[in-house]
Amino acid sequence: MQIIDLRSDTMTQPTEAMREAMAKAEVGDDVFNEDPSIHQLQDMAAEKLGKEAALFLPSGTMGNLVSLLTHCGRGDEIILGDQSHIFLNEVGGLSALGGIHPHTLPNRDDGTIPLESLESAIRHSDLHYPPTRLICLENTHNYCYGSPLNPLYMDSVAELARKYGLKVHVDGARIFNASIALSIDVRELTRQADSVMFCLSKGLSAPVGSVICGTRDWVQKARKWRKMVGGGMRQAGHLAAAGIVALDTQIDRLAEDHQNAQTLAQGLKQLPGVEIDPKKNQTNILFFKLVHPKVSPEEFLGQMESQGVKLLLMEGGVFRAVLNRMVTQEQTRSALQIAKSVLE
Ligand code: TLP
Repeated sequence: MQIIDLRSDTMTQPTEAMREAMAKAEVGDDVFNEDPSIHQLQDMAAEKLGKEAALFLPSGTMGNLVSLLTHCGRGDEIILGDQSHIFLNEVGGLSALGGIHPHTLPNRDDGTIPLESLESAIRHSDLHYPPTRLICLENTHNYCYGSPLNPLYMDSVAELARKYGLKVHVDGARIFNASIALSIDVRELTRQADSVMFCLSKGLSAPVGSVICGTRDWVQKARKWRKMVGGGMRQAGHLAAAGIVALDTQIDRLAEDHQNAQTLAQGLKQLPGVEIDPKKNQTNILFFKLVHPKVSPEEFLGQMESQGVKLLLMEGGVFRAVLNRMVTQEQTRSALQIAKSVLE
């Protein structure tokens, strides 16, 4: 039976070119800052995102954590969306390890937080208040329908931050999905941010790794935090080599995942019991709710899986499907046919 795994774009396997590059990579000890492949990846990443410098880390979670630790001290406050991955899915590392106080604000469905809410959440100086240091944005916004945040919004948030002496960090785990969806250079999304994290291990298909980018000074400080949390790796150039291939070959093809996601969304909309608004779906992540008279969400999940289609069931009968390189257009259509046979 063919498996169509729609649980996440983290399911992507390395390409043949990645496997080859990994095997042949020139490597050194990266704690000594002597790994040429890591240097090459970091230089490429910094150049692509329009930043001075970059740092390779094992995961997106560590990339965000190290970024936050570099920007903030204990007792500082950060403003972030209540649907953000940093708040919901990173084990509260910012508080547990950094003593950083999260101030959440409601995300709109498109992943933005209204500028007025951001402005009124910034603390003025008062004995009772933690000082606000940082605003975090997520682009694309995973739990907000994978929405891409546009450059105008990104710039306005940065402008607001600067007015109050704050910094901006972007969790850009899928920032290239955003640039492809908006048909713009990724630098238009990162130009005003103080730091950006992006993942190589999601739609870009590398097996491991994330990169954080910022000024040379900031990255130098981040290096120390990365070491402290155990992210100093040795001959990790073998991993970086896959990342280089990812940046070289996997960005433009993300458009196919977006197209397949739209096909899936449009098809699901026709099925009984499925609630979905395909207009909300602009990238590779889609959410739909199942309210079916005869098939419960759990039954749907089980029946789909027994026919090879894997989905993620979130709370309240809401499913997530994430299109990725391992799922072709034809397989997207098969997944739809299987869903149809279960629900009709
Ligand atoms: N997201 C994963 C799960 O953790 C939910 C997924 O399958 O979508 N930022 C964003 C926006 C993310 O979506 C993720 C991973 C991360 C950070 C963390 O990256 P990793 O998994 O490399 O630690």
